[in-house]
Amino acid sequence: MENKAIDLLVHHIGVLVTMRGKDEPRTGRDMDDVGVVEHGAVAIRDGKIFAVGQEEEVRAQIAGMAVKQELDVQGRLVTPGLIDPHTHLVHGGSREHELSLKLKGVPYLEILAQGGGILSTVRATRTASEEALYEKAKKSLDQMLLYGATTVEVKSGYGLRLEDELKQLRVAKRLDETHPVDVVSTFMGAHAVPEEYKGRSAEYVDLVIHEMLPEVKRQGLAEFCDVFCEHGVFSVEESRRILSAAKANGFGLKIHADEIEPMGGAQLAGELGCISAEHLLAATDEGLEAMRDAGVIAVCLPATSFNLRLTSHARARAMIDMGVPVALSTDYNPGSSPTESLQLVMTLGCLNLGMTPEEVLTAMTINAAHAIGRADTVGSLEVGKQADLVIYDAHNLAYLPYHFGVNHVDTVVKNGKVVVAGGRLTAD
Ligand code: IZC
Ligand code: ZN
Repeated sequence: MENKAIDLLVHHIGVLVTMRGKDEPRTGRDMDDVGVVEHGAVAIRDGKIFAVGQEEEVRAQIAGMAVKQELDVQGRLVTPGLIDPHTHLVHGGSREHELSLKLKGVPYLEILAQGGGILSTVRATRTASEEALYEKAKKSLDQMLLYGATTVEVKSGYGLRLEDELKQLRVAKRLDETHPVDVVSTFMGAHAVPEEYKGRSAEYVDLVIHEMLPEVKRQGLAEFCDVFCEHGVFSVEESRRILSAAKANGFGLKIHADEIEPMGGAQLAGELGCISAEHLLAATDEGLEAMRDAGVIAVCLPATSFNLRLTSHARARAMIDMGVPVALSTDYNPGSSPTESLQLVMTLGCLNLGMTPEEVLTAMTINAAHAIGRADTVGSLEVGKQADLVIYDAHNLAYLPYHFGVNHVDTVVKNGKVVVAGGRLTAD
């Protein structure tokens, strides 16, 4: 009898957003179709979704099976666990001292050129112990979970020398093993040219290609490779070299592209077949077309453009209308986006990118899952997928971006287990 039981039945769901449907990343009008079921229920067994849909149907499907635990949602909203496909979670220190510079109008890239910005976080990360990095990142990952994220991508890129890049990636791996949130790792040795290579970026690119990439691969510490393709950081040509080498080493490819200047990063993403391209504020129509034609997902980061005090934002509306799949992310990092809250990103996605609440949710569930190669297991509530879901203190989807700056999450179920209840972590 034991193996015939349902472990958890989540029921009396007012609005159940399933995101069920297609296998490919959602584009165009499909981004608005979130598969809402009213009066829904989700039956969970062995950490996976056993049945999902209208409560009556679900109960019929599990008739005769024992139900070990029931969760009455009292008519509230349930969505798939949120997915944050772009973060710089593991780092030392913080950069609140840059706030006054920012208020004086000093641009982000200028702070970096003066040896601050990313490079100040590199100093703090190199001097931090692996344990200290773990504890700090764990605290932020707890916050992400409390705000509804159940799967998070994490980049290295504050070591900028082999040993410290490996240190960051080991922390990400340990978090994946010990924390309820699933962590997907990306190697980003090409995040900046370190101070000791100033003026010798070609040599640093060689180091990334010949020393770092093969060792990260050998140790199995990252699935993806990312490059900061930007003026004064890595050129399109350098980015092409690094990503081509990464591809040859078997990494999936990502690129920080056209954030500030239209350099052609989006075209490069299309040319190389990147899984995603990030930022894209300055991407041209040709760049976006190249991405669309190659199936590259646009990961837009509206908390970053907000925090950089930019007056223009990624053209998510145009991207959606032209058929580029859009995902959203916090870009959590100590410089341009010090926030763990995907709910804040929901609001900015609507108000600054002009996306509908439905498009926003698609962008941080199924499309985000595609952007990190996890759409077969997470991103929608469908039979056989991981039982990752969020119960909000809200009764409809639009309420989440509308009522902003606070946390609406009441309960999070991860792999079938209640890991957040009443807005608090259930275990340390
Ligand atoms: O630490 O500033 N944009 N990389 C590219 C970042 C922001 C992170 C940082
Ligand atoms: Zn980033």
